[in-house]
Amino acid sequence: MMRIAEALEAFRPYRENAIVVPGRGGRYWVEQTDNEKLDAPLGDPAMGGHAGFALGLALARPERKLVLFDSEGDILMSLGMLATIAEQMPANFYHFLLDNEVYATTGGQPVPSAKNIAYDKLALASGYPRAHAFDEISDLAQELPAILSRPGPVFVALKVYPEVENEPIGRRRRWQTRRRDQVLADLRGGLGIAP
Ligand SMILES: Cc1ncc(C[n+]2csc(CCOP(=O)(O)OP(=O)(O)O)c2C)c(N)n1
Ligand SMILES: [Mg+2]
Repeated sequence: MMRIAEALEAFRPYRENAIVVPGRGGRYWVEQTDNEKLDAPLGDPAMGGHAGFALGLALARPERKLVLFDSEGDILMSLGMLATIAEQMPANFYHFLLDNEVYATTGGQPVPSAKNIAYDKLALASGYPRAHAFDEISDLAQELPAILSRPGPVFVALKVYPEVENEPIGRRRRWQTRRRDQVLADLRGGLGIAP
């Protein structure tokens, strides 16, 4: 197991000019990013939505990497996205999974079959050409440069500690520093697209 912040920190030096969709890891990434304009945090959207949004961005901007930090609740909610991504075969798509085996955002309820699902194998069985699974941060850190230097799509499943949020959602400190329309405006700016 690794901490989400550690996993993101291991990735950070290799980010270059990639677009990052930090998913439910956004509350950690927001503290780490050094290129906010190319980040697309969606806050807390409908579960299952991160992968479709990320795929759309990847297809729209094939010239640069798209790095998604997905979560297992989102993956299960929209399992068909694995097949859709595999069919599109975006070479710039780097699909990371922060698997904490629970619905951490809403209090830590158990995810079905959490200990048994091999998400890397699900990705391969859906048609991804490559997939990896890491439990230890040292293994991830060692393999990351090679993973990011090869074309995608690739799936990288990471086992992370459940950092459960128990405070009622309305009483939490918001980690989002920008509204969603601002995120999109910044992204257009970061990509050099006229508004
Ligand atoms: C369709 C839908 N149902 C319920 C919710 C409420 N909800 C927000 S986050 C979340 C749990 C997400 O779990 P996971 O994807 O594993 O991410 P984690 O919170 O563990 O980081 C739930 C149930 C939602 N956003 N969308
Ligand atoms: Mg989870």
